[in-house]
Amino acid sequence: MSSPLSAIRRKKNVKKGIQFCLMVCGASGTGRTTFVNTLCGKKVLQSKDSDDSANAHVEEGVRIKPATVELDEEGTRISLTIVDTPGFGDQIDNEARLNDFVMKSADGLRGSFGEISGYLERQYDDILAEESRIKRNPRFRDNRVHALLYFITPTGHGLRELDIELMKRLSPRVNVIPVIGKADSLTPVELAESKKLVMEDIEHYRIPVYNFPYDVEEDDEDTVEENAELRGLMPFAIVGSEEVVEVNGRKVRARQYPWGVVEVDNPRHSDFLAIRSALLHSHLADLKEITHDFLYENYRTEKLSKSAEGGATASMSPEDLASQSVRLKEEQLRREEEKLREIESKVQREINEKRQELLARESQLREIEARMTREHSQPTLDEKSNGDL
Ligand SMILES: Nc1nc2c(ncn2[C@@H]2O[C@H](COP(=O)(O)OP(=O)(O)OP(=O)(O)O)[C@@H](O)[C@H]2O)c(=O)[nH]1
Ligand SMILES: [Mg+2]
Repeated sequence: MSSPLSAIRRKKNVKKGIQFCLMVCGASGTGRTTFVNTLCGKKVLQSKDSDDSANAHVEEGVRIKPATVELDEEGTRISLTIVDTPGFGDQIDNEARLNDFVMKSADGLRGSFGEISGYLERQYDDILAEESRIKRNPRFRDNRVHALLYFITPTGHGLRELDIELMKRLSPRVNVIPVIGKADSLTPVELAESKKLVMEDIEHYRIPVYNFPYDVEEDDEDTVEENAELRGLMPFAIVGSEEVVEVNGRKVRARQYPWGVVEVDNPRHSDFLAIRSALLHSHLADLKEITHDFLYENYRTEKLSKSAEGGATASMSPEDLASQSVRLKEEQLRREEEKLREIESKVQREINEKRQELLARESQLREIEARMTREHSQPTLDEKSNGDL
């Protein structure tokens, strides 16, 4: 009885294709939506600015919504789930808005971190509860996120504090791959410099990003070469476009400017092809394996050892275990929030100190200015009174 049934199941799996789940995250307007649509070759996500009535049904309050799309990659079916996260932070444009920026960043950090890590852990909790159920749910869908593309704003500099904190905090739960969004906003020299600075920051702050791991001793030459090449491109320079432009008689996806055309699929213009092929071909299996064998396993151990500390759980039902895990997660989130609030008030204190310093400097300057004016208008008479100052 069981063999024909399992054969049917296998057939169904082949039909469904390989499952892969990609999350995109980053500041508002860094090109996440455009990238996803370029990656999939179709409009999977709607841009915020596009006035599309098809989007009108989207539930209010649900900010992280997965969308699944079926791709045919050279004969292999990939069932790709895209998880877009709300854009956070704000573009910083001048010093005067520093205070405002830091406040928003701290808010953004708390909100974004809580939402994103909450989502990632919920997927782990679901599978944990499913594994411990006596009767498995045949419709259960594994929605664990296999890779997170972290979009860095193309400032030409390294990472912002917000980027460092978020990438650091999310790395234990998901394979984080850093990319520079809208890379065509930078000149080639700026882009190269920015890539260097970002990698220096990643090293300096020990952010455990997914760095296309390889072992020169164990892996074959091709793997070593391919992974070293991909590692060398990090953070990937992304250019996205849903428009097709004709270049020398060829129709290509590109961004057209008065001074020329930036081609999405041209490796000299962007790293789009490299990251696409890494995600959907060469490194798909590795990303899934690390998610299951390492990230999920760590989460599971943490969770179960915490439950064991909390008392005897052996007699708990899967439902009790699940609700206990929700409680534990809430507690953990509360602790994270507290920590973030501490960072926020520390930054606020520093800003206040800087502001006081600036005010003191300003009044010193005003005094000097006044003195100079006086000296200019009464060059001989004032010498005596200046001595009083
Ligand atoms: N120069 C340049 N502009 C881009 C690129 N990708 C997207 N844009 C433009 O940047 C703007 C924002 O793009 P989106 O794809 O909506 O960015 P997003 O990160 O999804 O933004 P939010 O969802 O609003 O946070 C749009 O005007 C896009 O046309 C790119 O690679 N280069
Ligand atoms: Mg968007």
